Amino acid sequence: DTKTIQKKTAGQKAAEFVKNGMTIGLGSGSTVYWMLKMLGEQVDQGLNIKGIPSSLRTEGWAKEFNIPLTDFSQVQRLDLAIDGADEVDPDFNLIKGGGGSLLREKLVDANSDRLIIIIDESKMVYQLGKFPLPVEVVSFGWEVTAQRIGDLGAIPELRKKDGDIFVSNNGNYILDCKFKQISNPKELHNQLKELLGVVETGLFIGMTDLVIVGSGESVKIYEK
Ligand code: DER
Repeated sequence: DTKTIQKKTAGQKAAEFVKNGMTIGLGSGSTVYWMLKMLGEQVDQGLNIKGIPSSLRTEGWAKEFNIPLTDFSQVQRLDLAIDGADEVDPDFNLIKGGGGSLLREKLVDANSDRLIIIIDESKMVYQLGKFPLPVEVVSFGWEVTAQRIGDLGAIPELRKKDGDIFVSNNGNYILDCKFKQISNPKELHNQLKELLGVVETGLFIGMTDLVIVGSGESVKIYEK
């Protein structure tokens, strides 16, 4: 369908930015899947790269595609990270975390010299916040942390998966927080980070250098 074609086109285009010898931050999500698939083909043709995966799901795909992996014990600075997003605003601020990998994604993305975001065009928004903001919280006392987030004007909902509480790759819970509107994403991120029990938010502020949008069979590329 259209969305899948747009994800595939954006993912494949992003692979063109990966150069020989680079260490790459491998994002998470279904758009990243297409980038990984393309990278795997290029590795098969001799491209020499290493990747740090931002989720166990991405790690599995990277292994399936024979992309060599490394980790932060070996490399503390990445040349390039390529990741997806749930929303992108005109300032390139993001909401991420739809897939529950936001903490490792932010660690990978923040420790890269360059961050490229790949999306289908439905993710482009004028203002962040239609998508509930994922917030990773410590499981212990999550109910109290949820009340503190509620005091900021949100309706936090504990994420479930197949009827059970969703547990992140880091052993934490995710609260999907519906705000009426997010007029100042940076301020909201800082307010959330100050709350006891909050580990990380899905607001990625001022981190993105390039956005590749799948649009029909082609792509639109936006640079900051
Ligand atoms: O969970 C995440 O942050 C993913 O990157 C998500 O935002 C994008 O997922 P998609 O490419 O499957 O839409």
